[in-house]
Amino acid sequence: MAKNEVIQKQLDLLQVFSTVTKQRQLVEDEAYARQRKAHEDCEKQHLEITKISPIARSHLRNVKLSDLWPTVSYQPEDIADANPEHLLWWEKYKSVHRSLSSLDRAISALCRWQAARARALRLTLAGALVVLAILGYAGFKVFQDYFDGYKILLAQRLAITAVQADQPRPADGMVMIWVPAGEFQMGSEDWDDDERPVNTVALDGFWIDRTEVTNVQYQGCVAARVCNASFYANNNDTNGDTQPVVGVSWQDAVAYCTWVGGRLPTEAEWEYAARGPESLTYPWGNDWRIGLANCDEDDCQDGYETTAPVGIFPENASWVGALDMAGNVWEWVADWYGDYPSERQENPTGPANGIYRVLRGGSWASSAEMTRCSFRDKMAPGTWYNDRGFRCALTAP
Ligand SMILES: [Ca+2]
Ligand SMILES: [Ca+2]
Repeated sequence: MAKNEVIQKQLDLLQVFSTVTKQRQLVEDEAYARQRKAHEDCEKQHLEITKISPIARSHLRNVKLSDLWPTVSYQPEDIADANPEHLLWWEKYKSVHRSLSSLDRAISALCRWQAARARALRLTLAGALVVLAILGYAGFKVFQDYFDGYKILLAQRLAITAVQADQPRPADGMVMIWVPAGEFQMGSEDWDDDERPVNTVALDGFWIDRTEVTNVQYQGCVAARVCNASFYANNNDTNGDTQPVVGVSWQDAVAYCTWVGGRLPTEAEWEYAARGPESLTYPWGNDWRIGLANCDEDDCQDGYETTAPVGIFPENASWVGALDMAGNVWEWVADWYGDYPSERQENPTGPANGIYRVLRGGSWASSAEMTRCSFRDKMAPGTWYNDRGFRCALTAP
């Protein structure tokens, strides 16, 4: 071979080798870049690469590009047949490139799968917590209903039923007042939505407590182990003997009234005992009069910051003589809270079921407007507050 030809061939091969080397570097750089990206993707999904499957991890550990690449070394004596070898290497680089791309895709898929599994696990845990909460609440309600039912059964068994119509009640000394049978217009068209529609209600005669049940009276039921103690039994603001009991649930009120041989008044009975056949706005008339009822001091200026002794305002007596139907403490009544019907009713007992029980009459914390005879409040029956009490009723014997 002529010297010039040899030199030319060397130059050609060097050109090829240079191209192959550049390509190799590009492939290598791209492969490393993809590997880095796969790691970053995993980290973005809050996953450590060590949490990826052992197979993928071993791949990553074993992938060392310098091991896979044959070392390119140029020997002058190999010039004659270097060209095909370099081409073979080039094919091998491409193959390695493809296999690394496959590995990258596999790692990305694993990352996505791992993230999806973590999301599914979180959702499952959240769902399980919700189910547990629902089951726990349902269990609590069943227990509560059972316990309340037991208390009322106990109250019935221990009830002191020898109630004389015009004598203080034997169990607690309460004076009861006769409310004669009659009709009145229940509700109001002029105030809150839930007082509408006004509906005509006819009632049989019944007895109702002259005052709210006091602390000392309620204590008798607690001592008889029928009633739960008031939540505020140790609160000196409201636990005076002649102050009305507060901090009692609807179930406590039912247990007490059962124990004394009576029951809670229905919502209609309560309103009728308060406003009478003339359907007065307040127990004493249609106009607000300051100083006749214990309500919020800013509005009412009656001199009592919390509960007043029951019956301390004789002028607030209703048409039958019931006291504190306006103010002092809200009073639980028997009915579930619900909409009024529009048609005439006789001895209504309210909706068959509901969420809240009705409270009536306003309290020491209410505005004057809330002490109106037709104003309605409501609370879940198992709850209590320091301005919620009750009085009892009795079906005519
Ligand atoms: Ca007051
Ligand atoms: Ca009251």
